[in-house]
Amino acid sequence: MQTIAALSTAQNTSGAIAVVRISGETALDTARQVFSSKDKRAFEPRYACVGNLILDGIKEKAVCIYFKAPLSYTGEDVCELQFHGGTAVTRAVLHGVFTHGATPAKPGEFTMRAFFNGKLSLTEAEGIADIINAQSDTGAKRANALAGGKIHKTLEDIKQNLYGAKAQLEVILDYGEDFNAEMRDPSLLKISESLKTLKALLPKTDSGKCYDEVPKAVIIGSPNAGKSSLLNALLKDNRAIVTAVPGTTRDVLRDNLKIGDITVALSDTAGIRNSTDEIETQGIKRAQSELKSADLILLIFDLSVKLSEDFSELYNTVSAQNVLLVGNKSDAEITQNLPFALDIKVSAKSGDGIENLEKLIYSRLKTVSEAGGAFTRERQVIAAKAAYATLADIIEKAEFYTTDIICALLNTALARLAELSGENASDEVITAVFASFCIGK
Ligand SMILES: Nc1nc2c(ncn2[C@@H]2O[C@H](COP(=O)(O)OP(=O)(O)OP(=O)(O)O)[C@@H](O)[C@H]2O)c(=O)[nH]1
Ligand SMILES: [Mg+2]
Repeated sequence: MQTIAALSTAQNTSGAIAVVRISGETALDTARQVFSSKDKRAFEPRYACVGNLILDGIKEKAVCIYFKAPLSYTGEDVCELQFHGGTAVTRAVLHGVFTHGATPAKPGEFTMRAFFNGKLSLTEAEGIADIINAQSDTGAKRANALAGGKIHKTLEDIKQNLYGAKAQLEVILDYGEDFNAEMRDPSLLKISESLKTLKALLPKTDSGKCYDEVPKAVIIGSPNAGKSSLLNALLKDNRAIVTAVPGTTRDVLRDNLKIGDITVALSDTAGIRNSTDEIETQGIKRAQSELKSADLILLIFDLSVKLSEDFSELYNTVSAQNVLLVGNKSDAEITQNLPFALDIKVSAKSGDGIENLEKLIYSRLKTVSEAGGAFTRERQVIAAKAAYATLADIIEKAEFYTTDIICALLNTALARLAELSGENASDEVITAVFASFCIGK
């Protein structure tokens, strides 16, 4: 297999230190061509050796560490060169290694080699990519549990348990006429245990997007209710245009809002009403489609005006979703009886109540974040849910199923679990997983 190399630290930026990683059979030869040291222990495995890079026109102090196969990240011979991270030096080091036997690594190629060399499972590899991309603490924790092998270990335990159940059932198959249904009880108990363990890893809701680490909150309401003002107040930034003209916002405006240890993707939308204005109508359509993917809707009611029919209609359309009913303009509130209970009153103008609103958003979305279960990717959730459904089917209908059928269903569940860890994942799945990595990982 070709020896590959890439910059493993942040791309296109200068940093205190940069690391170029070389992996493959000739990694050591390539490293020797670009790095020299008087240290007698140079190129001893796992020894951090100080020396110089040998590059055209650049003399640069560097550290080289050699990881001898199979005790390396990829399982191949790996050399890591660490040096001062200027972009010109980095370019020169990469040029040096590419002219001395290495080819540029594709995104995720180091980790893909680690996977094929049995250093990690597919879920662990995905966890590594997700740690790098994690936007929230919850996301990072989840990715960490995947990358650290905790989830892989649980899945392996489930598989062992199921293989045990299958072995017991296969013995029963030989009993022929002496068979009685109770003989299957120990196997069914094993399957039930596995079912419980697997359930704890699955997302707690069916929304299909809860394992996406950034929950989405959408601000909606009638024109002029103060939606854009509220966005600005929450972001503590003059992000959106605010005017007294109803129908100011047309496009959906999105920004990330950090509350405690979660990040929320917050969007401001066009005020919803019956309009004949073509541009405004398009904005309203965009607002309505934004709602479909919302984990939380901040429905803004203007406390300074009488309740309108438009608002009641809007309230009815979203009431089945996760909604926070926010009364805005508390500083100019008029007296009226509302047919619904507000969750909170705020003034986007004075900032009154904004901190409490943040707390409410946090408590509603923290559960969404945590409801994500153990997985970080749709691929993982689909495979785990399929295995779960098959095992649940066995337990539910065991009395109607022959032992043969139960064994076949166990094979189906085991195949889905093997797909999850990557043992029998298709080439397309594997290629897609690693294509989502960054270069150098
Ligand atoms: N008194 C008072 N006025 C507010 C408050 N929040 C917003 N406003 C005013 O209400 C008007 C509309 O505010 P926006 O934030 O543009 O309202 P919007 O809901 O985004 O309006 P559209 O984009 O047109 O749908 C502006 O004149 C704001 O200054 C508030 O808390 N109190
Ligand atoms: Mg607006």
